[in-house]
Amino acid sequence: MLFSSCERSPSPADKKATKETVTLFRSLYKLQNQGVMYGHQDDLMYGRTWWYEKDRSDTKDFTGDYPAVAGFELGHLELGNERSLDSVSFAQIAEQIKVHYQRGGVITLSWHANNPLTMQIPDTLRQRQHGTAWDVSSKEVVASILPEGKNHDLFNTWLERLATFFISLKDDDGTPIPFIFRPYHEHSGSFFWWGTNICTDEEYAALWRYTVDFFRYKKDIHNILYAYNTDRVTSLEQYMRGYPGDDIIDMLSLDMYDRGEQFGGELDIALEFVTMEAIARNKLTALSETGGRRGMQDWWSSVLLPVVSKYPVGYVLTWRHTYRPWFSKMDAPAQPFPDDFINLYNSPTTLFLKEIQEANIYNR
Ligand code: BMA
Repeated sequence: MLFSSCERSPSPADKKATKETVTLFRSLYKLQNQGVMYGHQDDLMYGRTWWYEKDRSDTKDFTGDYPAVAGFELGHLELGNERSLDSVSFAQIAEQIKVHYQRGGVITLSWHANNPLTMQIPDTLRQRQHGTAWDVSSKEVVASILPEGKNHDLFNTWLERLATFFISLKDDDGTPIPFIFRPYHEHSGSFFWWGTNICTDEEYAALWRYTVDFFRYKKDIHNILYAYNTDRVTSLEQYMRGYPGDDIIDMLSLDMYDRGEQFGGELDIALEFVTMEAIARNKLTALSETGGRRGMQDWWSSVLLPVVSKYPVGYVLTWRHTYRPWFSKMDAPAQPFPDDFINLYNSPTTLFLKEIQEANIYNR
């Protein structure tokens, strides 16, 4: 009897997680039962027609509020570049991470890491994807970067560079800024070098474990919540293939884009088993990428919202609004979101920045 009343609150997988990280985890765990946060990739960095303007955000331009979750991309940080694969400056990303943290928002980082094996091979066929995250021409990549693999040292160099960046993410008083890290995403698909047909599930899990051990134990970084992620799946068994373990992972997330009329039904089924599994394991949840409206005017309110409202989904994130400087003013869309987006914003189910500021997720 006594024991059942003393159940421990859900906690991050990292036993040494910083106070702010634990607080964030618990706030998110609680919030996912109260509403779904809206997230947007690169929202603070650019929109279709503007590039890095102070305090600007497409979400804020349209709704008057920032997204609760700000997504940023780390691809090419591993190479030591100053700019990402989307030409975004890493120094400016670090700046905006801090700004969003200080505002009380949630930060999530994705990583379209280059292909450490094929990028070393001359690009004789001149393929666009050569050496990138999307280069799936070799099934040896993951094995080659694990311990004993011939690219292991190179891969360590990459993780070192990420670690240096992570360690630099600090508030003014030196507090490490907690964030959600979602590397090796969409494992159930086969369009990245860590995809399901490109490596074995054992290799995939080993890659995850190696990566987390590197940051957690070798670099002593304790402000990261790790998000496991797949693309479209139709069963829990398929979802869990390659899962590295509850001691590694903090969030069970799903990416699913609307590719046709069956989307709503498929999303409904997948979110049901993913969120149930997450709750059973005391983990966070998210629909970490979605989009593709099939040209529908009311997609946000009639397709997406009804499904995500049914389950304890922590956040829903839509992908970047690619900057297109070559758009003439006339071709540029008049507004960053379709009118219907305001229905998502106004829904009592959704949470934007002001709402999570009220929730005081970092307990300041
Ligand atoms: C993809 C696309 C790419 C981009 C990548 C990383 O889904 O948006 O254009 O480079 O994400 O942000």
